Amino acid sequence: MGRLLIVSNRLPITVSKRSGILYYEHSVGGLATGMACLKHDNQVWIGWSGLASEKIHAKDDRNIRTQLEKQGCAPVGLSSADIRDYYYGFCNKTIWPLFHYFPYYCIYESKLWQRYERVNARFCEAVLDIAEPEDRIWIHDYQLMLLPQMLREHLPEVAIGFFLHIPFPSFELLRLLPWRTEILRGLLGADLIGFHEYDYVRHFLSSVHRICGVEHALGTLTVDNRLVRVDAFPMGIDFEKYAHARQNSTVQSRIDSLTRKMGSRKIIVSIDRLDYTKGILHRLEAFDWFLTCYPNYRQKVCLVLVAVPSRTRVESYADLRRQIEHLVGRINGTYGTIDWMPISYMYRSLPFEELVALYTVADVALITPLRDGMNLVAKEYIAAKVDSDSRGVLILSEMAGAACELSEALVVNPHDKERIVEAIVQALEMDPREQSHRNRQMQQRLSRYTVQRWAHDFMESFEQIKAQQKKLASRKINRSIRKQLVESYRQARRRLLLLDYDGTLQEFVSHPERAKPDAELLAILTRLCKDRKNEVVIISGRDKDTLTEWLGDLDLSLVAEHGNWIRKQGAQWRCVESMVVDWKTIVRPIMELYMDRTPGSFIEEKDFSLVWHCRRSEPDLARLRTYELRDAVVHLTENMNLGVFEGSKILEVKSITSNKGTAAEQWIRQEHWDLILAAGDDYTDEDIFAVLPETAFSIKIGQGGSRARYNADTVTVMRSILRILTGTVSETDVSDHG
Ligand code: GDG
Repeated sequence: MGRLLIVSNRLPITVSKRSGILYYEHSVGGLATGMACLKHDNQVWIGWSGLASEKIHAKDDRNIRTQLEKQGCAPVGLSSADIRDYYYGFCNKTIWPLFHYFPYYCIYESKLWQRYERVNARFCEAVLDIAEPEDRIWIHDYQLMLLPQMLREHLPEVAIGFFLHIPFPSFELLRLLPWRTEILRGLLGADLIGFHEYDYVRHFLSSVHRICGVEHALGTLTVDNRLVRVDAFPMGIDFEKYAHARQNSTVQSRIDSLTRKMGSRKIIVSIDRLDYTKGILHRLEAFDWFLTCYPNYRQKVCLVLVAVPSRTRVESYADLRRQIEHLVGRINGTYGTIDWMPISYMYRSLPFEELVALYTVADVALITPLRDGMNLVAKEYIAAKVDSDSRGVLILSEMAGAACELSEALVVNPHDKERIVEAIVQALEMDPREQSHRNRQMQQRLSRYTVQRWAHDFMESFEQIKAQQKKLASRKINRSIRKQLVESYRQARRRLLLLDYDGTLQEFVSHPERAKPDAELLAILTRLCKDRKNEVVIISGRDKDTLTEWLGDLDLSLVAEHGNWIRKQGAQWRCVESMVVDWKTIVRPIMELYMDRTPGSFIEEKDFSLVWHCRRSEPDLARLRTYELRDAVVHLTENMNLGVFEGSKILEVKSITSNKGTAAEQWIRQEHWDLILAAGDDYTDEDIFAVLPETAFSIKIGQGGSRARYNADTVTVMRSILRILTGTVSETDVSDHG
C-alpha cells in the first residue's frame, strides 16, 4: 500500500516572517481544522506555505523545507504574482463568488484564468516529484480543480480523489463561467469526486451531462473508458476535541472568566471568517431589528461577534469589513449604555481555548450564512455543549450544508429578518430541557459521523472504485487475450462472426443516416468475407433497406430490425414471422406529440417498429421526455404484444416475437463452429451473448456490465481486432485503448 498524498492550496502550517524571524503556525479555516486531526501513518501534505517565493532567501529556503518536512509537509513555491492572480484573482474573485451564488461579484478575466492553469500545473509538477504509482492522491478544494486531469495525463493508473469544500452551483450558474468545460474536465480526471451534500452532487452530475455530454448511472460516470464515482460525504468534526475541551484547565479558566464578566447576561455568539457569503451584515441587521422590537431584552443580551480576517487583499472583503464595522458602531451607538454594549466585536482569530470557551458559555449561536458548503462552526458549537448539560440553542441558516444534519436547530432563511428575530426570541426563551433534548440528538449524530469517519468513508469509497476499475480492466481485451483469439482463429476451420453495426463497427453520429460504412470498414468486412472459412453475419437494429444499401453488395448475411428480418448470404430478405403492425396507428400520434414538444427529436419508422430519436435534443429535456413517452406508450399498449426499449438516446417500440438472440441462434445451430466471435455494444446485443455457447469469444464495446466475456474500449479497438484477424495489421501495432 502506498502513501496518502494530500494536496491543498495551503499547508496546514503557515510560515510567516516578522522582523527577520520565521514563524510556523497552524492554519485556520475549515479544511485545515478538519484535516489536521487525520493521522495517516504514511502521509505527505503538499501545498503552499503562505510565504511568497521571492520573499524567501536562499538560506531560509532550506530551513523552511526541513522544518516543514519534519511535519510531513512538502511546500509548493508561489510568487507574489501567482498569489495575486491565482489565489486572490481567479479563485476568490471568480470561482468563490460564482460557486456561492454571488455572480455579480464575479470577474471573468483570461489573464487570471491563465494563471490559475499555470499554478495548477505547478502543483502538478510538485506532486509528480513525489508521487509513486501506488500512492493515493487526495486533492482538496476549488483552487485545484484542474489538477486531477493534469495528473491523470502523467499517471494514467494512479488513484486520485477530489473533495470540494464549497457548494457546487446549479448548471444555471456554472454556465456563466467561460471556462466551465475545462473545470469539469479537470475534475473528471479524478476517480472519486466528493461533495458535502447530495444537492451539490446533483448539480455536478447535471452540469457534466449538459456540458460534457456524459451521463451517469447511479452516480458513476464513464469518462474516457474510466469509471468515475461521484458521491456526498458530509464533513464532520473532531467531536471529542470539542466535547471534552472543558477538561483542559486553560479552557476552564477562560470559561470562568467569561462567565464572571458576562454575569447574568445572555450571550449570543457569531463566529465566521469575514466573508460576504457568511451573511454577517444580514445578521447584524436582524440583531438591530431584534433590539428595536424587543426593548425588554436590551441590557440583558450581548452579541459576541468574531470576524476572522480573511482574503484581506480582495477589495470586496475590505469593503465588507468597513460596512460591518460601521453597522456595529451604529448599533452600539444607538442602544449602548455606559455599562452595556449590545455587540462585543473582534476582528481577529481567537486561540482554540478561547474559541471553545466562547462556545461553551454562549446561550445561543447565531450562524446564518447566505451560502456555505458545510459550516463546521455550527457543529463545533453543538459538540462543545456536551459538558454543560447540553444547554444552548443553535440558530442555523438553511443555506448551510450543515442544516441537513442539524435539523433540530432553529433553521432559518438568512434573508428573512423577521424570522431570525423570532428565532432569537424563541432561543432565549426555550425551556432548558428542550434545549438539551434537541442538542443531544444532534450530538449523537455528530459523534458518529466525525471528521475521522468522513475521511475513512472517503478512503473506503476510493478503494471501492479502484477495485471496480480493476475488475473491469481484467475483462478488457489486452495483448494476451488478443493472442488467444488470433490463435483460435488461425486454427479454426469454420468460424462464425456475429457483429452488431452501430456502436460496434461504426461510431454513433447525430444523424443515423450518416453512419454509412467508410472505406476502412468496407475493406475489413470484404477481407473477412473473402475467407471461405468465415460466415459473417451483421445483426443490427436498422431497417433492411438501409442495410441492403450499405452492406448488400458484400458476401455476408444480414439481420435487420433486431431479428425481424433475415437475409442469408446469397438469399432474399425473409420476414421471421408475419407480424401485425396496426399498433402503429395508436403509437405514432403519441410519438409525434413528443416530437413536437422536444426540439431536435424525430421519428424513424421501420417495418416492425417505431423509433423516437433524441440525440440532437437538449439532454435533460430529452431524458425527461423519454421517461414521459415511455410511460405514455406502456400505459396505452399494456395488452399488446409490444416491447418498449430504451437505447442510447432512443426509445423504440416494436412487436416482440424475435430478437437478435433468436436470429443468432439460426446460425449457431446451423453447423459445428470451431470459433464463434460475437461483438455488440448495447442491451439488444445482450440477447446474442445470452445464446452463445461458453466457448464463444464475446466482446462488449464500452464499459459496464455485460454477459460478454470481454470488453473493448471503443469501435476503433474493435476494428483493430478485426484487422489483426484479417492480417492487415500486426498484433504489436495495436493499442488496447483505441
Ligand atoms: C470551508 C467552507 C466548509 C474559525 N474561527 C476561528 C477558528 N475557526 C475555525 C472553526 C472551524 C473553521 O475555522 C471554520 O470552518 P467553517 O466550516 O465554518 O468555514 P470555512 O473556513 O469557510 O470553510 C465551509 C469547510 O471549508 C470544511 O469543508 O464547512 O463551508 O466554506 O473549524 O473552528 N479557529 C480558531 N480561532 C478562530 O477564531 N482557532
